[in-house]
Amino acid sequence: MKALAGVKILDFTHVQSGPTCTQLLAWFGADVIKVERPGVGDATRGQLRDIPDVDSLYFTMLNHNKRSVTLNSKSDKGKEILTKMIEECDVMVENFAPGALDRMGFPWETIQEINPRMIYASIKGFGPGPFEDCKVYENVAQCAGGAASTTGMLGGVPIVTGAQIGDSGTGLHLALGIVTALYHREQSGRGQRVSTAMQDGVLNLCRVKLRDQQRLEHGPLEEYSQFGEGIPFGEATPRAGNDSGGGQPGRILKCKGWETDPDAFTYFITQAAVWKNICDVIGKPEWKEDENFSTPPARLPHLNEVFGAIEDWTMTKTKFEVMEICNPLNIPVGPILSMKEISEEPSLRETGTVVEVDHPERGSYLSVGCPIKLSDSPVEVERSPLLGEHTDEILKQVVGLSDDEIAEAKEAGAV
Ligand code: CAO
Repeated sequence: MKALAGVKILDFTHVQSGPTCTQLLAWFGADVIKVERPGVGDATRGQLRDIPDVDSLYFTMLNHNKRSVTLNSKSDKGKEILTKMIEECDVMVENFAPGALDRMGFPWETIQEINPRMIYASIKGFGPGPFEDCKVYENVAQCAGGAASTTGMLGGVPIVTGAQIGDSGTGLHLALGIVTALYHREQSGRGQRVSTAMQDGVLNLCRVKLRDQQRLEHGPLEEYSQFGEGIPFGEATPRAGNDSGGGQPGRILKCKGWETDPDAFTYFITQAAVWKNICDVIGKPEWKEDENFSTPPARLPHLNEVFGAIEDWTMTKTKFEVMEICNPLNIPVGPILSMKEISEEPSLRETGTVVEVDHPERGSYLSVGCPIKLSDSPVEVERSPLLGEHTDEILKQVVGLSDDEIAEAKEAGAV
């Protein structure tokens, strides 16, 4: 039995943030019923299409293991059906623009009245405050949550990261809120409202940058490259380039082939515990006892020299050779892997982190499987549903409509 077997989720999510959350819950065994507008569906079905008239990879990779029902929840019949679904489900998840569900006639108070056990979970761009009514997409959240101002090279423009910390990151936060509320319902018997704002989710992931903001009041941030370069700090946490975010200095360094291969780089961390091993490997044994290099505080003003010497060595090796040499010596390094390399990596296929999925219209495609592994609740990744693929079965099983009533609802354009 799957961990969340028996939990019914009314999935009103679209685009990326909400679907990430409900996909995870589906992988853990919940019955996720994705509600989509008749004839239209989730906008991502048609976005960034690589094959004409076929659900995009954007959609298929975010909606595995779900069932799709079409429903016009603004029509009278649609509202009737939705009310019945709220009665039957445990969790309702949505990430509409602010106020959309209220305009539909289903504010939280109404949902609670229909089903007091319902957990109502939503994602918005911002929490209560001056921006609460704003629509928000990934990069807006990265900018408003502090990620962009602290990402990029010193002196350069703010940079957004390829990791979807605003959308998928907030979806993860919401999933945790939902299972917590489900656990609480076991004791209280009542549902509750779970809200996450993308700005908050991003800021939570940028916690160390708010840490640095406060450290700045007590002096320069000595582990930042700019300290060693004698560049004064301003009032706010600066962009740190590829400097390591933790107390162990690290950088991205060139490896053999970097002139032609954009990903021939390694991350290299000068962990204090293995400093002597690093000195031996890079051919600087004298640094082990040199007072300018032997301790972490002594090294801080000389990090450019340190990483320059390490890079002279890494440039003689491929990124994988660096890993092979450093790993046995406990030196933390990591190759910069391209998406091509990741998609071809056998060990990721073996663990189900990268999966090949069959789709009736697009054939086989690669997806990222569930990154959370439960020993007693393994995940089988199933393809995303076609628009309205399960409308009839859901209207029968969940809503309890007869064939005639379903025909009537279709006639009225409600489903
Ligand atoms: N039946 C009838 N109407 C439906 C429906 C259905 N099944 N599903 C959606 N609708 C309606 C909504 O009720 C809404 O109508 P109103 O504007 O009249 O209230 C309308 O469709 C559009 O919904 P929306 O405003 O949420 O969609 P959008 O494309 O205009 O905005 C987005 C998209 C993502 C900017 C917005 O939903 C948002 O800010 N969401 C919250 C933050 C978020 O999750 N952002 C991340 C998105 S991933 O990058």
